[in-house]
Amino acid sequence: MPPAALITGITGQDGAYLAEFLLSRGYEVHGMVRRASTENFERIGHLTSEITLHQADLLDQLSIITLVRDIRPREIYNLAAQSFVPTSWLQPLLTGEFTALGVTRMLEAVRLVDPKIRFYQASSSEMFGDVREEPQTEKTPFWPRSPYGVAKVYGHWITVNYRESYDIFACSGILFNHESPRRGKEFVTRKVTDSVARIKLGVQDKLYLGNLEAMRDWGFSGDYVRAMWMMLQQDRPDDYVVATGIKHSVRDLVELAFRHVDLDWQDHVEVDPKLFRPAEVNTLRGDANKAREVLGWVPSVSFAELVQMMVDADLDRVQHEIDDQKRAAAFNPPAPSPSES
Ligand code: NAP
Ligand code: G4F
Repeated sequence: MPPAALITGITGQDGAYLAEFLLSRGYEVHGMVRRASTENFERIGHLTSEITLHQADLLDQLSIITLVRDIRPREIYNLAAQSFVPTSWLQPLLTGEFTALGVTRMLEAVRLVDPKIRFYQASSSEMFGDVREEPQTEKTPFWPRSPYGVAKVYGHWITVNYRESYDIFACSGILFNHESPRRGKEFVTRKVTDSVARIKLGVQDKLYLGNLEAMRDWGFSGDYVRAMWMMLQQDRPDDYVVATGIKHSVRDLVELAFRHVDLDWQDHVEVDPKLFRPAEVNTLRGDANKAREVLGWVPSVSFAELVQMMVDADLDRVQHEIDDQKRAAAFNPPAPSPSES
């Protein structure tokens, strides 16, 4: 029997890469999706014949217990969350329900149904916030700077607590920013690469951004989901930082992305003060030595390769959109005005 895995947040960026990775390892893959009036399977559409999707919601304890009881997975990857930092100031309570208490609901289901299930929690470098030291390790104290970061600190510690209280194989992966062509367009990397493609292809002129001086340790999502799986294959559960160890500013990102298509970013980028955050995480850089030594994990994609991969994917996609629009216009020419008929 192939091992079964349950992924919450399977419709998100990491969920799609993790589903592909687990399928390649022979897993029976189950995904938890919340009910929506229209399906939101853009990132996993190519996988729907190979995976099983189930409706449940992080807000609904009974639906989670029923789901875990029905599937009885060997491993659970809890990736679902309200994951966009600015939204956490607009919806702090909902963010707490999804991103903090949702973790306890998942852990309660594990405890009640089968405490032998192995559990991965998607913790975040946002927990380091106003960083106390550089680079950040598993031992660096947390100082979150957003309701999202605060909620992730709760999710992290409740995972540690269930490990210590109930001997559950629960791991927390403290992942630094990781991106891909599947990244949501509201996050800065994808906002930049999508705009670069649109500007290059002549369907957009300006790109409005917030703080260009913020620094992040950016890696590739495909590499980071591999680390999640590796954590659950160890003899004992533990917490790991996953990062590249190299940081860049948003300004570096913008320069590189525009340069890749032979454009000067200064002709197109404008700073909009409305996009600055009430409290900023100015800089993040992780030390993933523990993941390298214990798990044998190393990233395979550099920052420059990541930016190029994302710009190229967006150029391709935007060009297809333009071609589709032209074809649709040719098939449905505008109706003649009364004076022409
Ligand atoms: P994402 O693309 O925003 O995906 C979030 C997923 O959570 C989506 O599938 C979403 O479903 C689901 N979800 C949200 N609320 C839910 C609810 N109430 N019930 C069930 N599902 C719900 O995020 P990501 O980038 O893949 O990140 C995955 C996880 O890692 C998140 O927990 C994030 O906070 C954490 N993380 C991410 C990074 C990063 O740089 N990407 C770094 C550190 C930690 P819908 O499609 O229905 O919205
Ligand atoms: O891409 P971002 O929105 O990602 P952020 O806030 O670092 O959060 C992401 O990474 C976390 C891991 O550290 C995850 F836990 C979280 O779920 C999410 O995936 O912003 C990155 C930086 C920020 O400093 C922001 O102020 O870019 C700066 N920025 C500048 N202009 C902008 C913009 N960010 C966005 N989203 N949009 C802008 O126009």
